[in-house]
Amino acid sequence: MLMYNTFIGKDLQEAMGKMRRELGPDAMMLKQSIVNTKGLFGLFRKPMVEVVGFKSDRNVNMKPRKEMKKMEVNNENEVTIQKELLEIRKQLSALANKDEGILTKTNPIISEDDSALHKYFKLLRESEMDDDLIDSLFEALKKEIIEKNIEDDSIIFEKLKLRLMDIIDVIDPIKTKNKLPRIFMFVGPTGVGKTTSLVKLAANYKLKEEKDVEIYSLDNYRIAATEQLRSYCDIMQISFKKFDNKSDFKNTIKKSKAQIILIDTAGRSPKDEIAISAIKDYIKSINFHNIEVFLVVSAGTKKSDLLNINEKYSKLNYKYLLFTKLDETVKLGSIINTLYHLKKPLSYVAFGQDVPKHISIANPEIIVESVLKENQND
Ligand SMILES: Nc1nc2c(ncn2[C@@H]2O[C@H](COP(=O)(O)OP(=O)(O)OP(=O)(O)O)[C@@H](O)[C@H]2O)c(=O)[nH]1
Ligand SMILES: [Mg+2]
Repeated sequence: MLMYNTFIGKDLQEAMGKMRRELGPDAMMLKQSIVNTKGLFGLFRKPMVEVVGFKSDRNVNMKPRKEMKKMEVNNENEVTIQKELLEIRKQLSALANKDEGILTKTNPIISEDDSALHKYFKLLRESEMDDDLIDSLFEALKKEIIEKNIEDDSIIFEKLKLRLMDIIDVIDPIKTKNKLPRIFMFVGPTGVGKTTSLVKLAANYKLKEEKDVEIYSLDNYRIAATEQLRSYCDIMQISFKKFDNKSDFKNTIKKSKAQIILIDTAGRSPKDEIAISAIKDYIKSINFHNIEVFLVVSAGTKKSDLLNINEKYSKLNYKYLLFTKLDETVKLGSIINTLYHLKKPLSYVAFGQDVPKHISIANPEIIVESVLKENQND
């Protein structure tokens, strides 16, 4: 039979002493870590040393792992016992490290003893947010809570919500008053919803706000999609033009009397640097007006992919992020994470395929609440 337990002491010696007293002199230490002990928010006691110790009641000479590999085996029984012990070691190690990186990270900013904060800490750790962001958030929150002696859960929730909302810098670029015409370009990876988002915005500005809108396309790849875009424009009575060279593009913009020009581009893999440079050439050709670029990304994009997309599209000096397909993902924590890392403002969010209704200016409160709620329901 296997016996194991956790022992806490003010130092390693004390913890090991307790382990040996309970499990006997043959007990082995599986893992040691620094933990925060009980106390209000874990602040008023020193960190302690925790060891996980175990002992098998089989009468086996427990050698360190390396030696065990080399150890000569005399009979079948001993081989079986050694295998078993290795397996037990593995299992115990997995058990002891089960939540490592989530909750039992050595010296976590928030431990289980910080009961009021711990559930939110756990919640965010389980979301798509980075540890460093969560740690800095909770460090500040914990300080505030202690200083102001706050115990009410709803106040803690609101304070966390505000801190998360603070990360989300929202801007409504098309509404912003600026020199006319306002020219916006939509770039991003393939199939993220650039064309659909552009049409949704065009419809809103043309039909609801009665602005003079024009749509241009630099997409010479997806003929059917471009023709569909042209049809949308016909229905909305929006002027549409497709370009395959910079001089036409430049002359048309020069002569345009529109208030708002929305430019669609062909979706490009971030790896396709030549195509991204070609878009840059179009932007650079307009030196008499400012073209403001939206980077359009799907809310479900993996963090590593997002960083790569950002890096490649940064060449276009994009100004705003537009997230699509919020309806297809529950992990909106990744949006907050992205904004924190990229330090770019969020503009619109798209949350379905319907034109024009499934787009709106981003609402930080809704995004934050969805992060906190979605995980609460797990
Ligand atoms: N569920 C969902 N689907 C969306 C959303 N936005 C766009 N789509 C769908 O995503 C698909 C691709 O949309 P497009 O607008 O053609 O994407 P794109 O980025 O222009 O694609 P390329 O031009 O090929 O790069 C279409 O089926 C859209 O209906 C959204 O917010 N939610
Ligand atoms: Mg498109």
